Amino acid sequence: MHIEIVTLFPGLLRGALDYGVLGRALERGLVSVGLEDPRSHTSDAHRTVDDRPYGGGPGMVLKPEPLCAAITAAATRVPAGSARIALSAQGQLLTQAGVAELARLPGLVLVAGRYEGIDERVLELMIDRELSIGDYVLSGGELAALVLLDALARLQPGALGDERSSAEESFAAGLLEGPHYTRPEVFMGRRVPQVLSSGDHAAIRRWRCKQSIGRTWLKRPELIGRAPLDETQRALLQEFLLEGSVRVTGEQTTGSR
Ligand code: 4FV
Repeated sequence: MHIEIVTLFPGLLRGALDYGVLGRALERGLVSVGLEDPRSHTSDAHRTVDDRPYGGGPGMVLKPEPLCAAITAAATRVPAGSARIALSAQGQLLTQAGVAELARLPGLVLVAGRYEGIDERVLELMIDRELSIGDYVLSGGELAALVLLDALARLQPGALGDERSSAEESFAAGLLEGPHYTRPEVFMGRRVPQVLSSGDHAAIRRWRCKQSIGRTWLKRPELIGRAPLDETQRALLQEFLLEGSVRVTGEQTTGSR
């Protein structure tokens, strides 16, 4: 999968491409990344890419000409069928399901906004979809592009090997992950749940599923609304709640380990 990122700060992104799963995916050619700087598409001496907003107001707006030229240049390097996406706080909230859908495309052009934002005509003329990584305002879309890039790299076949995270499976199922533990078996007087060192894989799977459902109910109940629980999952949730103590005051404790 080839991904082009249109950004005023290519240096900010280059550094992040050398590390972790994303760095390995790039090394293995599972994903490739190109960077395109709108400043290279300016014709004035000051290489102007932004200007004051019409109608007044704070900050600057990215000018349409350099940005459109940069998007056009980037788009020549992705296959037909690729999507052009602007990262912005107004975009559709990015979810694991959304990442999985994008990972099936042949390529992407990601446009990272800066300052107050992008001239609306660029969005109208050049962008297929706006995506947001959360309801907060960043200084630029580059970090959002990196979040999307990382999540996409993890879904490329061969990117994770045996490190495949259960987080993907959990979020794909619409639930949060259960707790993780590693050595030592006792830490600060807290023991790892016995079931996890029992060697009983069926019991371990059941316990992890129960914890996943219980935690989702406690921390992100709206996720359960989206994908209703089946009878087995409902029984596990009941068991989880009976094991733990959930105080009505809203301060909740998680189920017993
Ligand atoms: C953002 C977000 C975000 C808004 C103005 C860039 C900034 C500046 N991008 N998810 N939240 N972008 O805040 O993706 O142009």
